Amino acid sequence: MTLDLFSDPDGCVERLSLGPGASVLRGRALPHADALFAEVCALERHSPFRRMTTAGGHTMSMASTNCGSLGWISDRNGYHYGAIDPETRAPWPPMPALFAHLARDTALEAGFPEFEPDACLINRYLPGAKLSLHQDRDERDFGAPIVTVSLGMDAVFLFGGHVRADKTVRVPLRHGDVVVWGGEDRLRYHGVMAVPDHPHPLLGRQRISLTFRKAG
Ligand code: MD3
Ligand code: FE
Repeated sequence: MTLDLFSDPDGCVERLSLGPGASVLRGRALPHADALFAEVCALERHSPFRRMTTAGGHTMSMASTNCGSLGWISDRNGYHYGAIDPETRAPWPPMPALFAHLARDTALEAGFPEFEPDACLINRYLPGAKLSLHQDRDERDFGAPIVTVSLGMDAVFLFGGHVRADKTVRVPLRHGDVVVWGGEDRLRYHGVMAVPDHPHPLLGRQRISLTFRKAG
C-alpha cells in the first residue's frame, strides 16, 4: 500500500493506493456529504430501502435501493440489473446530478477518464450488518471502474485477491471517503465486516454506501 497527496478541486486529499487500479480518496466527498445524504432521503421516499433475498433464500443484512437508469436486484432467481423497481413497479428514480458529477470527477482523479455510470446501488447498513466476500461481476463491461462513496458510521472494508481464499487487507472506510476500483483490481474479492454501533453525528446509527457502476 502506498500513500500520497494529490490535488483536486477541493484542495488536498489523501490518496491510499490499494493496488494499481484501486484508490481510496480520504474525505473526498466531505464537502458534499450533507447534500448527498439529503438526496438519499429524497430517493428513499420514491424507492424505499428493502432487504433483498439471495438465490439461496437468505435475506441480505443490509437494505438496498437504487437510482439511475438501471438498478441492481437480487432475488430467488439470482442477481440482475433492471430498469424497474420490483417493489414500486416504477422505474428507479433518476440519478441526481450531484451523484453523477461526483462519480465522474473522482473516477477521473483516480485515473479513469470518461466514467459514465448508469446505475447507483445505495446500501444501508445498520449496526451488525455486513457483506460477505464476493466479486462484482453482473456488469456488462469490466473495463469501467466502480466508484463507492461512504457516509455515516465507520466500517472496515475487506479487500481480497482474485480467488476467494486469497488473503484480505482491512481498510477502514469513514464518512466522506471515496474509493475507485478499476483495471486489474476490478474483479477482486471484497466485503464489509459487521458494522460497529458507533453513532455518527449526521446519519446516526447507520452507514450508507453509494456504489456507482456502468452496468448496461
Ligand atoms: C473491490 N458494496 O454492493 S462497494 C456491493 O460498502 C458492495 O456497500 C460495498 O461491495 C458497500 O457490491 C462497497 C465496494 C467495491 C465495489 C467493487 C469492487 C469494492 C470493490 C470491485 C473490485 C474490488
Ligand atoms: Fe461488491
